[in-house]
Amino acid sequence: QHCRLGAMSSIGNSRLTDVINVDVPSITKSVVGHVQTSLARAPYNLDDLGAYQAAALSVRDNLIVNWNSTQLNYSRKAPKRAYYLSLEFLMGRTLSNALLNLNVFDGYSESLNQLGFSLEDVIVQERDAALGNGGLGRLAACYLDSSATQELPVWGYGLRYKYGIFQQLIKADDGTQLEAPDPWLEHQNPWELPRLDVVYEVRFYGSSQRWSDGSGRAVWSGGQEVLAVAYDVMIPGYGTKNTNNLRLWESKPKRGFDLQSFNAGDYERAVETSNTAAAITSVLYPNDHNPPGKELRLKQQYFWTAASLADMMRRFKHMEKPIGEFAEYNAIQLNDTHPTLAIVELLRILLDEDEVPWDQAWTIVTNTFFFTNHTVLPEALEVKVFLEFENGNGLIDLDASLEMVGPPHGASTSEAYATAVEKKFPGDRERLARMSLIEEGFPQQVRMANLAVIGSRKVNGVAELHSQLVQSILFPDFVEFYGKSKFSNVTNGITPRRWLDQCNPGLSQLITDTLELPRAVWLKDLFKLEGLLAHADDERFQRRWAAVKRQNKERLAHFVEKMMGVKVDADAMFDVQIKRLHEYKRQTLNILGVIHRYLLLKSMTPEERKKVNKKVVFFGGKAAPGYYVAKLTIRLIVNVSRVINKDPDTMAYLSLFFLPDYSVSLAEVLIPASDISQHISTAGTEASGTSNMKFCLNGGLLVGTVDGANIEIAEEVGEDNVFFFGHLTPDVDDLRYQHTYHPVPVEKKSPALAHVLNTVSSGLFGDEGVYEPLLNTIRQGDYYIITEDFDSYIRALEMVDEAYADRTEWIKKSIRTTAKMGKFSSDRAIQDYAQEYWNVESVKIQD
Ligand code: BZD
Repeated sequence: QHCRLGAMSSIGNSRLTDVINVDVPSITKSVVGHVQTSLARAPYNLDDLGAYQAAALSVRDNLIVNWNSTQLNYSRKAPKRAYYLSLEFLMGRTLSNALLNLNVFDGYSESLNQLGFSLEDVIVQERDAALGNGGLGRLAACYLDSSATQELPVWGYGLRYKYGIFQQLIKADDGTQLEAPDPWLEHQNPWELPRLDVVYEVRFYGSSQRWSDGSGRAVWSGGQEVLAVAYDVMIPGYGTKNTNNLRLWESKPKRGFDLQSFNAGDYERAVETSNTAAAITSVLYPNDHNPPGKELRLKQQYFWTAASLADMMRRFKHMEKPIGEFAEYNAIQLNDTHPTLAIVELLRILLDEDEVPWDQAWTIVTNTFFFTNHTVLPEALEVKVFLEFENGNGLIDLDASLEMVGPPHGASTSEAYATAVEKKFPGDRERLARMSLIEEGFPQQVRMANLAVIGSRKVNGVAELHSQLVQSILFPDFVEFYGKSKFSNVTNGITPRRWLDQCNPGLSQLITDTLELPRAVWLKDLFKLEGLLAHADDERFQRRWAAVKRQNKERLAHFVEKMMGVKVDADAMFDVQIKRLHEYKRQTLNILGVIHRYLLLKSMTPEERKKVNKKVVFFGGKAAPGYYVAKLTIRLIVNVSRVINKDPDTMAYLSLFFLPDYSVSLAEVLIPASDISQHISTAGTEASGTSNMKFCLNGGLLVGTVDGANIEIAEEVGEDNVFFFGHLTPDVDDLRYQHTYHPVPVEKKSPALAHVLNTVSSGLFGDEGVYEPLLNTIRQGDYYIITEDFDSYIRALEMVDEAYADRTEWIKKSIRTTAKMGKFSSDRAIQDYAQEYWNVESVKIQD
């Protein structure tokens, strides 16, 4: 500790790297120093949690040094920067990732060993930072890792929720999902730096007065002001000093305590404003695809975008460049429509605070923003109510930027835009209504997606098929209006650091040995994995490959045994489906398939059973708390598992687990252990999927529909290495039409499925009658076309069994799959954004 402080004080004339703890003695010194001073504990009386905290603080010292020099370099060189605005960052654990990226994993492991700890046990003490719902939030985390690794000046902006995604519990008696809060900050968070000096005031409500000079400018005053306080999370790049920043905002009251009320004995009132302000960043919306339309969510969105823009603006003003050059130095990526208010907020700042004329302000805005869409499901398109709140002025001063302020002649942004549309498509009232920013009705609502499109320079989907659907289903009018060039595709990616090297060290080592390349090389250039193809037929390599998979399966088996007290057979095939519970993702299809397999096994003689491929099926995922059908699906899975796992006839051949409280950390154990994973959304509904990429990178094969990024994965690895089934996207609408106008009973379309549904109805899995609402979604309407896809799904699973029987061939498929995953590195994806969208270049950090 002493020695580090010494180095700090002479920072001006020494290399910044001097303070980094890399060798074992200095690591130990630093860890012990933190035990004694930061934790005020005695080293001989320390538990794993204490060891984690001390190790984390020591690693954090390293990060801070790199973070400081990175930020200093960015400020000095003043490059164009990009900002990733996301309401969700699903980071998971940081310690192991930081150790890996700083290349000090072995040093810390050795040091902790000497201190009597195992790094593995210490790492699992950390709680996941789960500030996200699912794919969209985890994508944001992967992109931060890749931006730092590619040395790109990219910052993330988000919210510092006090409670992350809820903890999922499964009720012991009936298997339903329960939700408990996730107090992830309980033990403090060593990975964040509170920036008590970076604070902005954010206004809500109040009123706006327009100037009478015809400029359209307005002054917004009154209402309620809340403070946004910055917390910085350091994002180390892999094998580089570049350490980027994720800035998360916490809301705080401007005046925390009303002493007058307190003195008058009104204690509740004394803390009232304080509580209202704090509520803004208290919870992550446990929402996936169902727009909550709640005032608090809107407040969160405005609070976050206003603070983030004020911060960017302050940084830009430091550069002393003309305001007209804002878009030459700043690019802002909108992660879905959630940050769309940033568009009107930037417009408001430019008009009202910087006195930029309307036309120029709009040009700046539309050169700054880029918009990524993550779903074509109509119910997920956000619409926001602005006009129903206090004193007629709306929750935020949208009047000033969207509705009332405009060019000198007084038209508004939406009017100016409407005029332009009208000019292009004269007399086309219907089209005008569709393209309008405002959805008519009581109350009127703003269509965030339309606003995001008109305010952005480019709009993208997240896989080829999805980007086409974005154009043909969501925004065809806009494609005609603006031309095709505004719309394009950036296929998602995943970081190979976390999703291979960190979660699957055995495979990473084998790859390094086989490619005869330092892992730092192939981890930064994932196309290098193609070198594995040359070894696919090498028997020794195949055996080592299979041994790694086996080890990972044993690790998972051990984990499940510890968590659930049940033995799992690592000899069986492991089949995994992990993702948010949603009808379109069709966990229902999977569980009905499991029941089908169970019934088949039951109908066999013991001799026949012995020939069957042994299988263990794993599910994991959370359902939105208000999503009844999704929760019922969980209940069915849990109750089916309770029956089949203890059936003596079949338990050796088929077992089933619903692993509660799915998280990034759980995914890190599940993914490396999977032989086959399921990505079985109704065609045309899954925008991309990213876990499909993670499984394949780890040598798992996939069974899936022709949807999202499954298609591009198959293009890379070859269709003979994936198990496709089901109807294609263009068929889906026709099938739905037929359900509506020419309904045919399930018995006719798929007797096998009808048998399964009847078995559930019969009460075999308990809870007679409870599942009828879920079964009825299939028997009537069947919006997600489970009936039409069921038989082909079962056939695909049979093909999986057959392929698995030839183990050597299976291993070759597995090797070939991993080898062809180069395209799906988030490094590639982030380069696409940096080059094609943001025009941002890398900045090398010098000491
Ligand atoms: O985004 C997901 C898509 O469903 C996946 O197909 C895709 O791979 C990933 C990343 O692009 N979408 C989400 O995760 N969406 C949400 O979590 C969400 C959250 C709040 C409100 C609406 C949607």
